[in-house]
Amino acid sequence: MKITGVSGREIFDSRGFPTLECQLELEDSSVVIASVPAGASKGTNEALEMRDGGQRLFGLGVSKAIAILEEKIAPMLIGKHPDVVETDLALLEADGTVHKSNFGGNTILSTSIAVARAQAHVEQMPLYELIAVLCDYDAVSVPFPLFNFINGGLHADNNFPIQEILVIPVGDSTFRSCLESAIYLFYTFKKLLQSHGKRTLLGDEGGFAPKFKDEDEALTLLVDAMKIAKLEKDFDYFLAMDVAATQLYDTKTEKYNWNGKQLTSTQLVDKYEKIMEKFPMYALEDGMAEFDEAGWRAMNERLGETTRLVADDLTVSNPELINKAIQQDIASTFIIKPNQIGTVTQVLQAIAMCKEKDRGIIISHRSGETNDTFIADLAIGTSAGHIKAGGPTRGERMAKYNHLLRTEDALMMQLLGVAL
Ligand code: 2PG
Ligand code: MG
Repeated sequence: MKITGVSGREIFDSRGFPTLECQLELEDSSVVIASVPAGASKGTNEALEMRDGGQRLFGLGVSKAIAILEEKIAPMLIGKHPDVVETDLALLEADGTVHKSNFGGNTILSTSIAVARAQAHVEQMPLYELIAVLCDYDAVSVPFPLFNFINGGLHADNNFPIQEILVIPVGDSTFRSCLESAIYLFYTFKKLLQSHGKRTLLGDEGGFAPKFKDEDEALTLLVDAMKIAKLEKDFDYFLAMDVAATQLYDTKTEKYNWNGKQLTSTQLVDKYEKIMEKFPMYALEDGMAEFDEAGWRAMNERLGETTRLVADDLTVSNPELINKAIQQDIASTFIIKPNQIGTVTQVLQAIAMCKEKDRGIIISHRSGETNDTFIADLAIGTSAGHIKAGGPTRGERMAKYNHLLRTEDALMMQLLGVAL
C-alpha cells in the first residue's frame, strides 16, 4: 500500500514551544501522525533541531522544517510503500551531514517515526511488533519504569542542582503494579512535602519542584515517604538520579557549580559516595559533564562497581559514541532518546550495540514532550528493560505510561490465548 500524501504541521509541546508533527496519508485513506519532543539539557553531539530563528515564537518556529518535509522529503516518499529502514537510509544520504543539519533531526525523526507507524499499519501489526521484527528479536517485554519525583536543574526554577530524582518501584512484576505503587508514593510524598511547608507545584517532567536546603533534605523526605508507603502498603522502591552535570560544569575552571559551591570532579565523586552510602541509589545518570572524561573515569573507578553509571549527554544515543564509552569502560547503562540521533534505524543500532556488549538501556522521553507514544513501543519492541517518561502525572507523560498499560494488557491476553 503506497504513501499518497506527506505534510507537516507546527504543533506545541508540553512547554508550549513549537514542534513538528509529520502526517502521512496512505492509499486506503488512513492517516498516521508522528511528532517529536525537545530537550532542555542537551548534549553537544545531538542531531540539530531545525528552527526558524527570528522573532516569532522565540525563534523556535518550525516552518523551515515543514518546508523541507513537504518540498524535499515528500517527493522521496510519495508513491512508495512505507519502509522505515529504506526511508532512513535515503534520508541520511539526502541530508548528508553528521548532525542532520541540512534537513534537521526533528524533520527526519518525525518522518522516520511516521513511516514506521505506516509500515506497521500496512503490515497489520502493532508498532512494537514491527520494531521487534526489524531487530530480529523473537520476544518482546514491557519495561520497568523510572518515575521522576523531584525536578531541578533546567526543568524547574527551584535552584536545586540535581535535574531529576527518580523512583524505581521494585518487587512488582507488572507495569500496572509499578505504576500503582508509584502513584501511591507520589501522593504520600506530596502530603509529606505539604506538612513540611513545601510547595507541591510540578516541574517540566511532572516531578515536584519545591525549594530544598540541599540534596540531603530532598532525599531524606523522599525516603521518609518511601518508608510510609512500605509500612502502609508494603511497596518497595529504589532511587536513581540524573544530575545532568554538563549543566553545572564550567569549562574554564573545570569545576562544577553545586548549590553555590565550586566542586572539582573528585569532590563531586565524594559527594556521590556519601549519597550512595546513605540512600538506596540504584543508578546515577550524567554524574559528570560530557566534556570531563577524566571525571567520568574517576567516578567509574570509585562508584562503577556498586552503582549503575548511566551516560546520556556523553553518548547522545549515537552508536559510535556508545561504542567509545564502552571501550573506555566508563558507563554501564545508556540513555536512548530517539531525537538525539534522529532516525529509528540508528536508534535500533544503538540499542543493538548496548545489547551486544551487555550494557543496560533506559529509553527516555525529553523534558518538552508531545503525546506521541513511540518511545513506549520502542521500549517494548526492543525489550529495553527500562523506560523513564516523567512523573506519574501530566498528560504528555501519562500518554506513554497508559500506552504501556494498554500494551501490557494486550500481551497478557495473547499469553492467555496461547495457554487456553
Ligand atoms: C535528560 C532529559 C530527559 P532533557 O536529561 O535525561 O529527562 O532531559 O530532555 O531536558 O534533555
Ligand atoms: Mg539525562
